[in-house]
Amino acid sequence: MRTVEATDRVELVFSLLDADGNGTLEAEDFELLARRVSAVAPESDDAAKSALLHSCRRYWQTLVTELDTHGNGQVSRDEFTACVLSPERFEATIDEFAAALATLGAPAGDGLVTRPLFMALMIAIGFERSRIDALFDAFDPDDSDRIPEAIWAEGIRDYYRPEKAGIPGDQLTGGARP
Ligand SMILES: [Ca+2]
Repeated sequence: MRTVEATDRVELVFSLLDADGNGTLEAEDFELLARRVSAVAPESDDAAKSALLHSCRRYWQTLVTELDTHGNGQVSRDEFTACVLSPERFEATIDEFAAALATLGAPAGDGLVTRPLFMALMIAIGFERSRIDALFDAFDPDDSDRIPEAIWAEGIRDYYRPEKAGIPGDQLTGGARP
């Protein structure tokens, strides 16, 4: 079963990745994603940035491998949605991306992500500021306004789960239901 919320969530990701708005994704979109995100993480070490780049490239490679792209190296919105919302095809790939992104968010090595860095990373991906704030709140930050890296990674994995609705990630699409 696939929820409307899940479709909304990944269609939003597609639109953010399709930076030139031509309706298809290409390999370069994922290089750009890694560069945009790493650029706002000056405190992170090279290993964390390399891990993110690797995970972004794997994201693209999985799409290409799983989908019949007819050798043209492009992925349409429908192809994208079908692939990333199929856990049997995409779960391991999104696990790696989720871990890499969340690790980038916790450069102090204490496993905690501050709100300013969370905002910066998510703005770099392309999400809206007010929605990112709402998402951070939904992750239940501590008294110092930080969330565990593991909670964020789990939130990313949930974001790509086809059967999920009413999760923190729905804050990003406005699709959150009471
Ligand atoms: Ca494009």
